[in-house]
Amino acid sequence: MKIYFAGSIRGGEPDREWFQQLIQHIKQYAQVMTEHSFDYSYDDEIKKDDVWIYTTDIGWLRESNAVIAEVTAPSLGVGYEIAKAEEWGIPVLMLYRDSPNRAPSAMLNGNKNLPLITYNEKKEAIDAINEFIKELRRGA
Ligand code: 6K6
Repeated sequence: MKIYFAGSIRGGEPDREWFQQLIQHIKQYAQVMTEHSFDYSYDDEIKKDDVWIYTTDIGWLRESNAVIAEVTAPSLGVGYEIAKAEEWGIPVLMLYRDSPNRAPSAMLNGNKNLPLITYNEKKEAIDAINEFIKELRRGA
């Protein structure tokens, strides 16, 4: 199974350590197409060519069986990837960490075709991933 992990890079304050934990968890069950996209320093990030990033990522997304998106930090790129996945019929799980005085975008939370899980504890996000992968396997 191929999973496309999505999370903020140039968008709002990404929690890189948490993204790595999520990727390591998902890797137990599936190939994470974007593993190395989150394994970088800011210096590396600036050096990459944007056309290369876009073309490579869209190719990976197209061949993925599912998307797991951490949507706590707002990100135009993640929103775009979610919309593409929906257009292409690729299942999406969105994970949002409950944060004071903030709410997920209505364009994500209001779409009842795509599950958005709001979590407080990290374990709740991990459990949601496990359930999502179990469902994918049932449908495979
Ligand atoms: C990463 C590692 C080394 O260099 C980089 C360069 N940047 C990116 N590499 C791979 N994917 C990227 C990069 N920038 C954005 N993306 C994709 O868009 C990822 O799949 C993320 O899910 C999403 C983040 O979008 P922004 O708008 O927050 O940057």
